[in-house]
Amino acid sequence: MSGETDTPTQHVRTVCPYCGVGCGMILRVERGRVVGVSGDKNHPANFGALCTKGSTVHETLHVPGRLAYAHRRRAGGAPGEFERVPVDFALDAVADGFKKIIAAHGPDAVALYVSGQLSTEAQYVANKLVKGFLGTNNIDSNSRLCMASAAAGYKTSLGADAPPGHYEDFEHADLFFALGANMADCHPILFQRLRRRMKSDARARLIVADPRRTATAAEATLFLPLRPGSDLALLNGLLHLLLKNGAVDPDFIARCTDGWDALAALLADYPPDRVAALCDLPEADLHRAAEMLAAAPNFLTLWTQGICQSTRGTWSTNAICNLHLATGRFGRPGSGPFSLTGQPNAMGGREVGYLASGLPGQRNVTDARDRAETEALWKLPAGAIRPTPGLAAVDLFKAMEAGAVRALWVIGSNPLATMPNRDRVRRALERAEFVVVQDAYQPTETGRYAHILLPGALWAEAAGTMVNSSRMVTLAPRAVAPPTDARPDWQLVCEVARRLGFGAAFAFQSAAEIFDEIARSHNPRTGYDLRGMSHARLARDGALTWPLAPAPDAVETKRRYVVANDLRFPTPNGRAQFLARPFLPDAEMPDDAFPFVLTTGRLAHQWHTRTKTGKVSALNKLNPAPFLEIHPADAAALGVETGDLVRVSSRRGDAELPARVSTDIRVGCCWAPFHWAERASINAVTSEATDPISLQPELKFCAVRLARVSAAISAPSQQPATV
Ligand SMILES: Nc1nc2c(c(=O)[nH]1)N[C@H]1C(S)=C(S)[C@@H](COP(=O)(O)OP(=O)(O)OC[C@H]3O[C@@H](n4cnc5c(=O)[nH]c(N)nc54)[C@H](O)[C@@H]3O)O[C@H]1N2
Ligand SMILES: Nc1nc2c(c(=O)[nH]1)N[C@H]1C(S)=C(S)[C@@H](COP(=O)(O)OP(=O)(O)OC[C@H]3O[C@@H](n4cnc5c(=O)[nH]c(N)nc54)[C@H](O)[C@@H]3O)O[C@H]1N2
Ligand code: SF4
Ligand SMILES: [Mo]
Repeated sequence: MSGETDTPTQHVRTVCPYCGVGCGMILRVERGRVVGVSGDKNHPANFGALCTKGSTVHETLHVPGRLAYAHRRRAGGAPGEFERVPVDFALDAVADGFKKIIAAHGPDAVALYVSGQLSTEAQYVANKLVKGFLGTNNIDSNSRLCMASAAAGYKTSLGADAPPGHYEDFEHADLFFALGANMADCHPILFQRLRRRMKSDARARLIVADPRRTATAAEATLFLPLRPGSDLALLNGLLHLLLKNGAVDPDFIARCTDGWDALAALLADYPPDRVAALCDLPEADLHRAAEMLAAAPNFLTLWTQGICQSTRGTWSTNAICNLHLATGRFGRPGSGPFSLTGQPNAMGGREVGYLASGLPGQRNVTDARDRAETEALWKLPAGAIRPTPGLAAVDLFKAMEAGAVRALWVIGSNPLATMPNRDRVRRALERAEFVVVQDAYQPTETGRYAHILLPGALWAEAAGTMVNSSRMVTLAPRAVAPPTDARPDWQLVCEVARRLGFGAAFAFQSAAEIFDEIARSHNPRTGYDLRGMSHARLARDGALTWPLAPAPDAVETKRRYVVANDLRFPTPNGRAQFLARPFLPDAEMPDDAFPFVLTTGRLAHQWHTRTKTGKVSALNKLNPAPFLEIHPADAAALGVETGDLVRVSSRRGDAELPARVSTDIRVGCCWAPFHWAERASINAVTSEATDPISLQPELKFCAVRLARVSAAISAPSQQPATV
């Protein structure tokens, strides 16, 4: 199905490169160009449906603004002054730049920052180069801003990362509990699946906990507009009520878990009156939520950034696991904790170990056996892999600002626009001696600070796999050629590795060969297993869910940890762990100087820094402009009306956005999307306080003050309809 031919129309089966739902799609290719897309009716994630972003994604391929050539910063030039160079020249320069800095300052003076939007094969070779061959563990990814707390929470509660269930659970759940997840806008096709379940069974319920009345909240049976950052109090409070009402499962607790007594003791501190005060919710709603949970034979808890982007993200994930383990709603159809991955291949990246502490096959640099197994896989001498984690994103940019990290290679991310505390990231990029940015588009905020720009091919231009929230692996074959000099990300990494003298370990002739090596990182301790898959089999059979043992006993396992009729967790004693996690306030609470809470998020029809969706006119019509949502009571006190330009300031910086006055947001809070740059860049304001376990920054909470700057300049967009 791949490659170009003379036939007028080809249909290429692939996966959507936007969100972690991982919808299957069919590209219509004519004369070497993708001219249309449609949903893949046979794909187990979406059965043919696509949202607005997916159905217009072909419009992001053959457009002006693609990075089609390598560039270098002009000699003596300022940031943003580039000249075109041959790719091979640029690759030499990257190898040279890294070699010189490592020789002079040691391997910890260099770092890679990669992305959940790359193929698993590209993520794998980048990680292999850094941790196996450069001699540092300084590789981190934008997943640190995204799902690091869910990953850390799963590992501590259940023993291994990744959701235990499968999208099919959506057809069996009696209740969906969505915390800090605006699925209607951010996981629209999965939300359709949820909606279908609600329609097919009148008893099915949806509870939504979010400080903002989102499109998802609008469809809830019960909406809990909680105070931002109070999720741990809510989760402990609900389990307190379930315990009091005899709705826990003592048999499951005794059979499958450890640590119940300590948790039960903690729960005593969370009676409904206290929790109602902490969350600022009516006490009656807490009772109602607990009754709904108790009455549901099976429920799924769904969460994303409202939980993860918090200094308590890991603890809240533990508390979600506690809720499922205590009620025995685990390991059976329609029940379980189910974090929703944001990016299309953040799951793949987590599995191949692209966070600063990871190794392939859900392994960790801090574990001697994991290191030894990876050294064997990479044919390295014993002891070659360093035992301490590299720098996580926030610390990485701090180290660059301080001059300790001197060279950075960014692949598939735009950190100057998406990291918290933008001004520090800018200072870090300015201070760095050597910055390489490998992107598919130009200009980007981060690309401006590059010394070398490497042109990456997009997903339809290079073979590779992506793994969605349900552990489904889908092949994206090469459907069309990349623009002029652009090359697959995995190839650019291997080319640099070869130039650094590591050719033998990076002699891959195709992405399929890299996949075969990834499959050899099978991990019997966590259950990670791709051995039953290959590019050839994925091309033949479509998406497959791991764990998948090698043929002939290859049967997809949809529910992990279920052994015979029991559960066995990948912890030392095979039991899941109850972890008692008290509620604590966020890192930067409002005060007299900065009296409002700022929280941030996404719009349905834009994707992150808009390098793709910003080029699609239909999407820009739906979500044309940034805005700051504030409650009418706060707006009145500030003298602000819808459309007025408002300055939002924190201890770190400020941004100016048109106001949207709305009762959808709580009093005392404001909300802004982070899709826009320049003066509207909300990440000039956000906080880089991090969760102490996951090291994920608290992009959902900081203290700000608001001031009216001027009257309306242009009317901001209205909230658009979703799919
Ligand atoms: N259209 C679109 N879809 C996307 C993306 C995109 O850019 N555009 N990006 C993808 C990616 S990478 C990701 S990670 C996901 C993100 O998916 P989501 O996490 O669903 O999206 P967000 O809008 O970031 O945040 C979700 C909600 O968290 C709420 N929230 C804020 N603070 C709190 C709190 O303290 N507690 C609770 N309970 N809720 C809180 C916000 O009000 C917001 O409604 O979306 C993916 N899908
Ligand atoms: N305030 C605030 N900030 C946030 C968040 C929030 O909720 N609030 N959410 C955070 C989260 S969850 C995430 S995931 C991050 C996302 O943050 P980023 O990943 O930095 O955002 P993107 O705009 O997706 O950047 C991806 C870059 O890679 C390029 N690209 C796309 N595809 C390819 C490819 O195949 N190859 C190469 N080489 N390049 C490619 C794009 O052109 C773009 O420049 O933002 C985080 N920042
Ligand atoms: S829901 Fe996500 S994966 Fe599916 S079409 Fe939309 S953006 Fe693509
Ligand atoms: Mo994300």
